[in-house]
Amino acid sequence: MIDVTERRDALLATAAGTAGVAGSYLVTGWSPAFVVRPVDQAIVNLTPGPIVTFMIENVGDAGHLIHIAMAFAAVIGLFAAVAFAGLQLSARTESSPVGAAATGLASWLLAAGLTGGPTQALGVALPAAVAVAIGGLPPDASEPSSPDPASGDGSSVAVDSTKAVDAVRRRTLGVVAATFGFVVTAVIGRRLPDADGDDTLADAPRSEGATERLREVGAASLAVESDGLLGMVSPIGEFYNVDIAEFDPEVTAAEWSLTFTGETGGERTVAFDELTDRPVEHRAVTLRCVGEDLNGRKLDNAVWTGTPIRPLLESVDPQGDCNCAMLRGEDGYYVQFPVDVLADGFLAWGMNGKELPPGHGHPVRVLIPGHWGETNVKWLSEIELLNVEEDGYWEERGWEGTGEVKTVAKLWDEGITELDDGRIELAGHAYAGTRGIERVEVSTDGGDSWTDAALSDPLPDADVWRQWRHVFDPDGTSEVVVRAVDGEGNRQIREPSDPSPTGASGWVRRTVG
Ligand SMILES: Nc1nc2c(c(=O)[nH]1)N[C@H]1C(S)=C(S)[C@@H](COP(=O)(O)O)O[C@H]1N2
Ligand SMILES: [Mo]
Repeated sequence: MIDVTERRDALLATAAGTAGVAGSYLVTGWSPAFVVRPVDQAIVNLTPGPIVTFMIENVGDAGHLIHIAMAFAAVIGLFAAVAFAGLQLSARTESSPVGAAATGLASWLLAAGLTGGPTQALGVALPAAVAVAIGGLPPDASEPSSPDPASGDGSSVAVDSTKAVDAVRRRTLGVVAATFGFVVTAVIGRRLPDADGDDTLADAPRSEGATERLREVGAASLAVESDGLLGMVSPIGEFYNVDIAEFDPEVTAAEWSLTFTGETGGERTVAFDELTDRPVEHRAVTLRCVGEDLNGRKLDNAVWTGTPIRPLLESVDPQGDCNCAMLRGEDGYYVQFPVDVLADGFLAWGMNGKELPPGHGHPVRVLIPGHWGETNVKWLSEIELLNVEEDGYWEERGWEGTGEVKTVAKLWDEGITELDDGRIELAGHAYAGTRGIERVEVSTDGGDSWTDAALSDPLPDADVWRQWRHVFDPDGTSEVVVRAVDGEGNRQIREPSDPSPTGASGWVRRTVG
C-alpha cells in the first residue's frame, strides 16, 4: 500500500532527480559531459535494428524526440531513485542533512561514473541534495508556528497535527515549484546552442579558394520566382543532419587524428595539421540519406574544403583479402565498403568556407562520391582495412545503404509558385550521384505527356545535384509528375518502394492548383 508519505517522497524524489538533470545541463550545456548523454548513447547502442528502422519509416524525425525523451526519463528516474532512498534515510535517522548528504554523495558518484567528469558531476549532486535537504525536513522544523489568536495565551506551542501536514504539503509544493523554476533557469541560461549556424564558425584552414568556388557554384543556380527554394548551395544552418546519437562528439583539431589500422603494410596516424598541409581542393558534393522519403528533405549540397584520400591510402599499402575498409567515427558510428570506393573519397575539414561545424563532423569527415549519405563518416577517427567483410551500423540494422545513390527529382512545397500572370512555376533539385543529371522531365497531366525542364548549368564537380524549372499554364487542378534521367541515359526508377533497405524509388507526384 502506498501511503501519503511515500507518495510525497516520490514527488520530492522526482523533483530532486529533475533538479539534478537541470543542474547538469546548467553546468555542461548540450555537450558530451551532460549526464543524459551516456544513457542516450546506451539507447542508441541497445535499440534493436527493426525498431530503429520502424521508427525511421513511421515516425521519422519524431523518433529522435521519443529517443531523447526516453533518455531524459531514464536519467531523471535514476537520480529520483537515489533521492528517494535519501529521503527514507532522512526519515529513519530523523535528520534531513544525513539523507541530503547521502543523496549528494551517491548522485555525485553515479553522475561522475556515467560521464567521467567528477567536477561537472557536482552539477547533478548539489541541486539533488538541496531538494532532499529541504524536502526531508521534519514537519516542525521549518515552519515557525505563528501564534494562534484563537488559542489564547500562546504559551505552549504544541504542534497541531493538521498544521504540520499543511506545512509539509506547502514545503513539498515549494520544492516542486523551485525545481520547475530551476529547470526554466537552466534552459534559458543555456539555450540550445546553435552549433550549426555559421556565424560562430571560424574560416576553414586553407579556405581561400573556397569563396571563389562558392561563388561559382552559387552562380549556377537557376533564376526562380519561388522564394524560399534552395539554390545550388545549402547554407550550413539548413543542411540536413542525420546522427545516430543526440550529442555531437567534441573533438578539437589539436586532439584529432586519423589512424589507418588492420591489414596494411604499416599503420599510419595523420594529425590535423599534416592533413591540411596536403594538396587542397574545394569540391561541391551533394549528400542524400538512404532513409529519406522519395520527396524527403535529406538531400543537400555544399562546397567542401579538403584533400583526396587516394595518396594517403596508397601510402599505407592496403592488403586485406576483401578489398574493404571499416570507417569509424568518434560517436561510435561505423560503416564498411570497398577500398576502391574509398580511394575516390575526400577528407574534408571545411564546409562552405567555414571549419566543419560540430554537427557535420568537426574537425574532419569523409565524403564518398556518388554513394548514400551513410558512407560519409563524420568525426572520422579510424580507417581499418579488413580481411573479411563486416556489417556497418546501419547494415546491422537492416539497411543496404553503402552503394550508389538512386536517381531522384524533387518537388518540394516551396518549388510550386503561382506567378502573377496565373501560370505556375515548378522548380526543384535532381540528383544522380556521379552519373550526373542529364534531363528532368515534367508532366502536368498525370504522366500522359512530358516536357523537358530547364536545367542549371552543369558544374565540373563529379557528385553534385542540378536544379530544374518548368513553367506551365494550369487548367484547373493538375497532376504533376517529375522524373530525372541520369548521365548514362537511365530514367529514374518508376516502381515505388520504401526507403528501407536500399533507398526510396518512384516518381514524385503532386496535385497542383
Ligand atoms: N560519425 C557519424 N557519421 C555519419 C553519421 C553518424 O551518425 N555518425 N550519419 C551518416 C548518415 S546516415 C548520413 S545521411 C550522413 C549525414 O551527414 P550530415 O549530417 O552532415 O548531413 O552522415 C553519415 N555519417
Ligand atoms: Mo543517412
